[in-house]
Amino acid sequence: MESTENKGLSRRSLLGATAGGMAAGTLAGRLALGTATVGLGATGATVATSGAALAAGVEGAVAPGQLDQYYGFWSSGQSGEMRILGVPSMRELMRVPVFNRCSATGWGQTNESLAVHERSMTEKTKQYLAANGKRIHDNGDLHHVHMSFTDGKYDGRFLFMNDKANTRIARVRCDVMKCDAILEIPNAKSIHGLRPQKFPRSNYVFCNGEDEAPLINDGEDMENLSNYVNIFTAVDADKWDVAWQVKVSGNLDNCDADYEGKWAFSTSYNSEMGMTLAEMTEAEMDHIVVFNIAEIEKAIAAGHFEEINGVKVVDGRKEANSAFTRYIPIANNPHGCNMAPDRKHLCVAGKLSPTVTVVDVTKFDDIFNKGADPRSCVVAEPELGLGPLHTAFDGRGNAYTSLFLDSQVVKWNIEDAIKAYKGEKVDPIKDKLDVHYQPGHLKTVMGETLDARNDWLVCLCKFSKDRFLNVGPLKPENDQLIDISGDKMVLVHDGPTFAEPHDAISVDPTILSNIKSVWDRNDPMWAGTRKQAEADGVNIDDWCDQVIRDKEDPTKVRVYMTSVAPNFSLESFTVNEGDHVTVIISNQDEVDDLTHGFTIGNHGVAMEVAPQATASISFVAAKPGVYWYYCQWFCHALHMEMRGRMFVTPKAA
Ligand code: RUQ
Ligand code: CUA
Ligand code: CA
Repeated sequence: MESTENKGLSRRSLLGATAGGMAAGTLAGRLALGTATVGLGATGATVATSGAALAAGVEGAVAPGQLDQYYGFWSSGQSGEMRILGVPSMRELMRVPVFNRCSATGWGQTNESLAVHERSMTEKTKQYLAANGKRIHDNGDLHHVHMSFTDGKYDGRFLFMNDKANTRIARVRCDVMKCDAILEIPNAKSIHGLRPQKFPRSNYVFCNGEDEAPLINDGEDMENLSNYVNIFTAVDADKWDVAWQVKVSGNLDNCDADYEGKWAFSTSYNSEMGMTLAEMTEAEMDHIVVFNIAEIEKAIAAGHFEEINGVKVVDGRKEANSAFTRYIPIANNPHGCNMAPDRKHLCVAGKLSPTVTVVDVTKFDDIFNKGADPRSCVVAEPELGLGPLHTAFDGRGNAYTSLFLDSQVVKWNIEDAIKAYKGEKVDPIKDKLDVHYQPGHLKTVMGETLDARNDWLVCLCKFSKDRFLNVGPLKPENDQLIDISGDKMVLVHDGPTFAEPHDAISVDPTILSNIKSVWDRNDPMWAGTRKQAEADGVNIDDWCDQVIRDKEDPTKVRVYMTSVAPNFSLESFTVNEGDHVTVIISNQDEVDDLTHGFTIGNHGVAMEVAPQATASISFVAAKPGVYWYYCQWFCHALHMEMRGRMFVTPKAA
């Protein structure tokens, strides 16, 4: 707490007033503030006037200079990036650009990042982009971030994430925390729910298509709804290619997978295949779709599929009566789809129904093979409150469900809910906590794995009105930290954030012992660039300062330089007006945290060059004159002096 003393406001006195909320037996330094903020969001108060409410915004469950207990990986919605936070401090540690263009790192502009983008783009998208004078889509809507699994536990290899906006998924390498692969999914429209397979290993990433569209979407017969389908996709996570797709009835929202590697499942809120809001909410029951992975793989191996746009597709629609899918009726417009770490129970949140439906996945065999009633797998359906959206789990058999309309988190016990469903007199609800207005996703530490912990719950908002100073019509989002170590949940921290995190996971650092501080020179990220250097006869591992004109295309110039703080090896270089210039920089510094950058004034050109990285960026030298380039990453006492000149010689008249 010492660190806050020199700030104008005495946080110490504010905290003293709320000591009654301290949770017993928790880590020293936790600022458990009880339910001081009860009702704030829900009642619409515009200013937090009580000391307790102000104090709830204080950061500091971890003292300055101390490390967090866990890594948190956050989605950022329409910002298109992944964020790394510390849990429980909720400090933002890093932003990892993925679908977005990043001004700091040059992601979306460097040749290496463009190669990641372009590797798996459909022809149709390439044509569309070319028609618009662009090479990539540089926006994304990233809802869900999940780590790869081995044997039901996180394995620290990759993080997978979706882009709802442009029907893509991406992979971030955990060793360097950079995106190394993006895949546009053909046939499907709008990838929303995404989950890696949990067992035996994340060979598949399951991806839900949310929007219905004609499968051959060429502008013919666009109003004929009988041509509309939805698509479930399994991506081969190692080959980074679509393994197979399934046509389904109804749209697909969220998904998950079991702990035996047998099933995947998706919620559908539009079983009606409606095109309007009224139509989409018409039916009393929608459904979850259960996918039988072995049966699908069998059909693919036997060649029993249609090939559509280069992808193997099987028909799992209701009317096809296939061995691939079963449809389990679930009340009105379900949303969240969360597999409990007890290996057995899938919790499907009702959204428009106040219930969560608990499904025993070990009963799916009977539904597929013995014709059992699809609802025979339902073992509980507790009524929890209004607007259940998502469910998280601890390692003690408890579930935590966000209630969107009630602006609450409800803690309930799965076994007690099953007993109550059988008619026993037990109340499954153990606690309710008022949270911000209004909660969406929520996650315990490693709660979607067999390592579920019992300490922290993070609850993200869908809206977050009136918890912070007004910053204009666009309001901050909010992430809340909740202590779940005791019987009662305790709200600990408010963390305002930029648009618009949807989902988050937390991971023990022992799982991420592979994170590097310095790049490997021969990392695949730089392989293409290094190959070009080799072809040009340039040794970029040494001091290099060469300007090479392409032999076949003399308008192409490659400028090679090295960086060693506080120098670029080239203090100037000269190109001709109209040249297609590529600047390639290898950073020779090997020291932790010695990142350089390269920015050319008035050219819209900037990139990160991390220790031992070889990064490159291309542009057309269209303006004759002198332009300074400089290192934009503070790297040395003489960082300001780390600059040089580009001379652009005018074309002969
Ligand atoms: S789902 S709206 Cu994560 Cu609640 Cu995207
Ligand atoms: Cu190199 Cu600043
Ligand atoms: Ca519906």
